Amino acid sequence: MNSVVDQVKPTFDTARALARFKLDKPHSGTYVHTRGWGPVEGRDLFDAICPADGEVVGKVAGSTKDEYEQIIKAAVEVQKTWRMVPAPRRGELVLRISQLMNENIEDLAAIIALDTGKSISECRAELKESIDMGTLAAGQSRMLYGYTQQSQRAKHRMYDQWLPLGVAAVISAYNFPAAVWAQNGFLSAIAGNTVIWKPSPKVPLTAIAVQQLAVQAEKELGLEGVFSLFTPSDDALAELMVRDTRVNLVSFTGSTGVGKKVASIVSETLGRRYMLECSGNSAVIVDETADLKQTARNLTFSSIGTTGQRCTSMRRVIVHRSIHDELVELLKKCFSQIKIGDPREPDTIVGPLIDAAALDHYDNTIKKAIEQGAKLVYGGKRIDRPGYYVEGAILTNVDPSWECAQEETFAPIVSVIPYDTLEEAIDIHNNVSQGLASGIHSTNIFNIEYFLSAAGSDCGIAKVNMGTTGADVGSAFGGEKATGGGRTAGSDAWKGYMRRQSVCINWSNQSPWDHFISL
Ligand code: UN1
Repeated sequence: MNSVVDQVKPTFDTARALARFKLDKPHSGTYVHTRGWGPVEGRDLFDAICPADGEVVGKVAGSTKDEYEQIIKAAVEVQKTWRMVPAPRRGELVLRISQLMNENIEDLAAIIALDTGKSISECRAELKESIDMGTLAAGQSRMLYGYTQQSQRAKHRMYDQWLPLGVAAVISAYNFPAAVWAQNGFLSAIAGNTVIWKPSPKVPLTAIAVQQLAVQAEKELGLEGVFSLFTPSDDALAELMVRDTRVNLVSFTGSTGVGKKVASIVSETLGRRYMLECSGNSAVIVDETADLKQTARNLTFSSIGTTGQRCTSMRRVIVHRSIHDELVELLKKCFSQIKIGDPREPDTIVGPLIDAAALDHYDNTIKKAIEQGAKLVYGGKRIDRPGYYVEGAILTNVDPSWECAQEETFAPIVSVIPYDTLEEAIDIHNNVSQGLASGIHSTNIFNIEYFLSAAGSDCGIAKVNMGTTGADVGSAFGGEKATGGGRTAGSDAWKGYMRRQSVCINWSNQSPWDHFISL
């Protein structure tokens, strides 16, 4: 068989990156420390397809049911020791993994680009976010604070303490194949949980590469078995993990449809937890006082950046009628300057969609919107070359109730909706099922504060004079409504990976029934 490396156009060093992580040959998608990487010989292999040209870039042996059993048994066993490792020591492990990600950033970025088709600068940014998550989690490991309370009883001490949950399963999406794991896995680990990673089979190479670095860090620190990798090629095996009562937390990033299923399965057993980061449908309100040039640049970054394939991607612009036409013209100008191409071409800013199904979804969404009466004022076509490329699309004349404004089309399509009063704008803004990221562009403090008030945005994330994408790891990340309510990353999101225990200690030598009971 020809090396899979031969099939990759060598503009950036794909050969080196694939060889660095032994992905130039078929590789197992399973890692459990008791056995190491799983076998490849004699196993069914599935293809890793590069969206930039639709070619096979790697081959992976998917995880089996038996392998899952080995992984979960090891995760339960290791957790018994891991939970007693001091949290700051647990922090050293995630810090070391993030250092290794930093040392390997160019090769890892290339792997992410081959897996996802994202531009190399977006891949580096994803890794930077992952590395930042490592430093955040390592610092947090010294700050798993619980409140102390004043007891109403004499000589009693009360406080909250935070304890590990057990085994955490992290199910990550294709669009951020490293960062979603880093956000959930690093916090899980410092919390004292062992972590089973179930990546999207659309992007298996990143998971294999990152897992290799995690294993290296574990070996260096003598802390083996905290992180394992489970890459089944079909959903039935993933469901086995979600159903497994030995898994104490399932953190899922993906569509609302699958998120609902995860939630209902996990809830069948009370006491298990789920954390959901599901669909978004971000909107930005642009009022008549906004700096329109800055607004147009921000909206462009947030809507066609990552080819519209972020849960935070901006899909709706709700703009004051008086500046509608001017903003649309500026947006068109911005969109036309974004170079869409293969991540292996050095000037690419935005890559392709993930696969052929995403292309169809893009086409159908635009077609339906036009049938309903929308005007396509920019782009909206496939780009004729191998791979899954599309132009950014701007639709005007959109009624907020139409599918293009209500559904999360994971593609670079922007619906522009005019408004007359801010109350109306906020109504339109909130009147969707999702609730992840939101924004307002304005220089009017009253409008901004109204947007941020209890009567304003109903989303988990609210931004002012910024795009909706690119959350800072320091704040909690997640959203309300159909987005699922989960929170990861900074602030006090670590609490979602732990259980709270209210402790009360009696040091008085007295008990409630001392008067009734003589001993
Ligand atoms: C996702 O798209 O599922 O803030 C998560 C952002 C990214 C989103 C990643 N951190 O845009």
